[in-house]
Amino acid sequence: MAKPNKVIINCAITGAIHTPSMSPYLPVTPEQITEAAVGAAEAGAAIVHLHARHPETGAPDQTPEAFAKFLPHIKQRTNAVINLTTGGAPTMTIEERVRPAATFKPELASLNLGSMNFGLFGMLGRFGDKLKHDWERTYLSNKDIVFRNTFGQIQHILETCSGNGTRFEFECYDTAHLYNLKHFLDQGLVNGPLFIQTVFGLQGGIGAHPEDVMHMRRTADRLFGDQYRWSVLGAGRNQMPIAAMAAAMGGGVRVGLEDSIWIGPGQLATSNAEQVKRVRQIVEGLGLEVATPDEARDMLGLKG
Ligand code: KMH
Ligand code: ZN
Repeated sequence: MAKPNKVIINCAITGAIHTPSMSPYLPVTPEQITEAAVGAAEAGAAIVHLHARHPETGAPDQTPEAFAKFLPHIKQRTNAVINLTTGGAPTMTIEERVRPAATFKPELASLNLGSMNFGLFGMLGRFGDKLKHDWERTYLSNKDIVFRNTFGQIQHILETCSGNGTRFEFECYDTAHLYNLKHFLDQGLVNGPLFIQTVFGLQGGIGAHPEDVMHMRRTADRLFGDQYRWSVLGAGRNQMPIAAMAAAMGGGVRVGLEDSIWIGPGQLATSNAEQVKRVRQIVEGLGLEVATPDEARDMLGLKG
C-alpha cells in the first residue's frame, strides 16, 4: 500500500440499498441530497459518493436528469470530490448505470470489480412490516438478484469514462475482485494510484470479521504493492468498527447512509454529517489527520 498519509473520508450519501421507509433521514429529493452532501463535506468528507432517487417514491433513479437536479448545487457549495456511481442499483442494466458518469465526467466514479449475489432480502426481517411503497417490498423480497459486473462490462465502463479523465473508486466485495482488478492493471486499462474500496459485510460478499479485513488488505498489498490507496466500507453495524480498524492501519474510510442508516445500536443516524463527525472523532482520536478535498485529489491522482 502507498505510504500512509492523511485519512480520506468518503461519504456515500444515499445509495440504492436502503429504502425510504427504513429511515426518515435517508435523502431522497434533490434538495435533501444536496443538503446531505454539503453537510457531509462541511463535517470533513473529502469525497461525496452520489446516487440519485426518484423524489416521490425514493426508488433508485439512474437518469442523468435526476443527477442534474443536485450536482451543480453540490459543486457550487463545496470543494468535495464528486464521485458518481456506476453501480446504480443491482437491478439496472450496464448502459443505464454508466450514463451519469459518461454525461457529467466526474473526477471519480465507482467501478464494481465482479459479479455477485446481492442479498437485499436480509433487511426484510427488520423492515418488512414498515415498508410503505410496493416497489420497496418487491425490491427487497427478491432472492435472485445477481449484481452483474462481467469482465466485458467492467471494460466498457473503463473505456467509456477513462477518456474523460475520470478515475475510479474500485469496489471490491471479495478477494476475487482484487484479482480482477489486477487483470485490468496487467492489461494496462487502469493505472496507479488505484483507489481500492474494500467492502465488508454485504450478503453475497466477504464477511466483516477482522480476519476478513486483514485478508483483503494483505491480498491487496501483495497484488498492488505501493500502487494503491486502501479504503474500507463496512455495511450496517460494521461501519464504525471496520473504519476504526482500517484507519489505524493507514487506510481511508467510507461512511454514509448508503452503507448504514445507523449511528449506534438501534439508533438511526439523523444525517450523513453525523456519521462523518463520528468517524472523524475516531480518526482524530487515533492521532491521525483527516485529508482535505485537495489533499485527497493529490493522494488519488485526480484531475481536480
Ligand atoms: N452500496 C455499496 C455497497 C456503487 O455505487 O457502485 C456499493 C456501491 C456500488 O457503492
Ligand atoms: Zn454506491
